[in-house]
Amino acid sequence: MKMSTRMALLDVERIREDFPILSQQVNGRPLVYLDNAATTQKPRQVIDALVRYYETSNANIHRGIHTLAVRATEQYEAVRGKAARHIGANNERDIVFTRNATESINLVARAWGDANIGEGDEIVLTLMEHHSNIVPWQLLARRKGAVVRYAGITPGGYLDMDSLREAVGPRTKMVSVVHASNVLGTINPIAEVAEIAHAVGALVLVDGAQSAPHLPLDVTELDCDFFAFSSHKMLGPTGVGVLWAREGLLDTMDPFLGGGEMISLVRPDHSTWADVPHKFEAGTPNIAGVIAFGAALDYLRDIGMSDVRAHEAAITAYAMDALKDVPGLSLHGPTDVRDRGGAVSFAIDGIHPHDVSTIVDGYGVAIRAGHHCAQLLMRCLNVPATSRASFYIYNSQAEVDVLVEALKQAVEVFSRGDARTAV
Ligand code: C6P
Repeated sequence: MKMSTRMALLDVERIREDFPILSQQVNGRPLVYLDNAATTQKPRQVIDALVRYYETSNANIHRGIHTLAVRATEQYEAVRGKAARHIGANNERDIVFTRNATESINLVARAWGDANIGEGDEIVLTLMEHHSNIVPWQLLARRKGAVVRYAGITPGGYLDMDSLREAVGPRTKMVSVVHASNVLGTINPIAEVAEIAHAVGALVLVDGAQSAPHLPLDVTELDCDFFAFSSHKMLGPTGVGVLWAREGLLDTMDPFLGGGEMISLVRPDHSTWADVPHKFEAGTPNIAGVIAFGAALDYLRDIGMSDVRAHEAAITAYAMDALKDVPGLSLHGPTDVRDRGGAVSFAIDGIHPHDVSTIVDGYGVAIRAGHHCAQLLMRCLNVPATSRASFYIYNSQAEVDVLVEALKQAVEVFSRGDARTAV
């Protein structure tokens, strides 16, 4: 076993006791769950919050005045402040609950974009974006006759800031950038991006799907205008996302979806809207999911996001070092762990990432293989797909060792040419 220069800070054994799913065997081996960038596992506190809600408080919110309805409404609304605090925002009024980060970005592309983007205007993205931060802007550009431009990536896997400066111009209205890449791990310098965008009067949306779970955050320091993230990547349930907007911005925007709860008055020929943020939460939301997301936010707050970050940096550094022992393996993305999160993508000479993933699954190791919804980035890397291990608070160095041993087995199997008899 390799020694890391810095030991992980968190008491992983203690944390793992909170995650029932992690104690199971997969394919006859202890589960090693390293697909956290896709979705994280849920602690008992979150699962209990879901069950408790349905057992004690289930009612529709903002409608009834009976006891359960008031209780459910209070529990749901209390999470807005927790979500705001998680990203360093001052005002829970600027927090909108959506279904996921994807819907948060679509909300902005529709509700802000339709009113503020015109023919010939420009939207600047980067080549390391997830499809969630590409397609909504392409759809907007098609509706409006606008142009989507892309900033490139350096050979080392960083955002090419010169190329960003070139892409941003007088017609730029929106710069929408991923905070932490789900493939390369790269953490982008958002405040610097914002300075470039704001200098031409453009707004900045940050796709925080891979940063909100892993980094201490302060949207004021980032100086962004919108910040989008998902509950399920940070210990919470699926079906809950968050959009934060700079103070006052939501008031200037029309609704995204129409229906119950987002109105003030409905007349035969027109309607008026509820105040923000409810103007953007049409219909019955994922009440149980939002309340359980509150338990996830409490869990992360109790650990402390600085310790979450330090733990992941230690595991990532350890993994990047240990993976060098696998013959023919090359890493994608920044090598300096200070510039990256815990998503580690790699290639192994002569073995397709899908085969890598299948073989390590036989050892109980869950990693992801594919284009990771980042096809533009795959083209930059000149690969059809990558293998990706991604870490979270319950992962240990011993689990990295299991991954490395499983990968060595995969290489051996393929070098013998008997892949079908693997494991
Ligand atoms: N990436 C991955 O395995 P949703 O699906 O809306 O919760 O998250 C979308 C999304 C947006 N931006 C980034 C940077 C992301 O990584 C993701 C989700 C998963 O990498 C599923 S493709």
